[in-house]
Amino acid sequence: MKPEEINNLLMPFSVELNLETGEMLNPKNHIVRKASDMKGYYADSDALNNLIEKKNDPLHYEVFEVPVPAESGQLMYCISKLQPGKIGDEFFMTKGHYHSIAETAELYICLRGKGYMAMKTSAGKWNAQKMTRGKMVYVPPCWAHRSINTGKEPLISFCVYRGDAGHNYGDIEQEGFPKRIFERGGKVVIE
Ligand code: S6P
Ligand code: ZN
Repeated sequence: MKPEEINNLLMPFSVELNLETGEMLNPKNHIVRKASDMKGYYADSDALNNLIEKKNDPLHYEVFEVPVPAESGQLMYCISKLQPGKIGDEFFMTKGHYHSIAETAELYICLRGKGYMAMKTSAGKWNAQKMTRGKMVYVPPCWAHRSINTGKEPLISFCVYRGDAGHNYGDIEQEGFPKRIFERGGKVVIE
């Protein structure tokens, strides 16, 4: 098919990143997750409730997007910015999800900070890749994924995946991940 025959032909466009801060300058979507959005995700729910009450429900993470049509030929991309901190001994993390089209791969590039990309399959396989500035992590099809910030500054990454992938949070809400990442005696411990 010639481009001229495609309905609603998308015009090329550009988006600017601040490479110092790793942030997208003019996102169209800004998704904000606060501590209270994370109920049920951490091992120590009392510590999470304490943080929500005593620190006035602080910012947990943000996603910046310029959305594209949810079509298979499009590439959806975003910036993810996860604050540093711990709930009890457990490092701050994102909720984690499969994609609604489970056979979706996703590429992450870590722009700032340090941590891990934890991944799991519905059959119980688990893997974690270190995230540091300049690291590209490939999340293959069918792997749920979540970022975990083990550093002292925000963990910022760029990600890209097929435009019609969608997100499936429900399965991870039910299943969780087989391993968590804690700080114990000043060390990062995965267990
Ligand atoms: C989207 C991609 C990221 C996450 C973001 C927040 O497919 O994996 O943009 O959405 O890191 O994490 P979560 O688990 O709350 O979507
Ligand atoms: Zn994803």
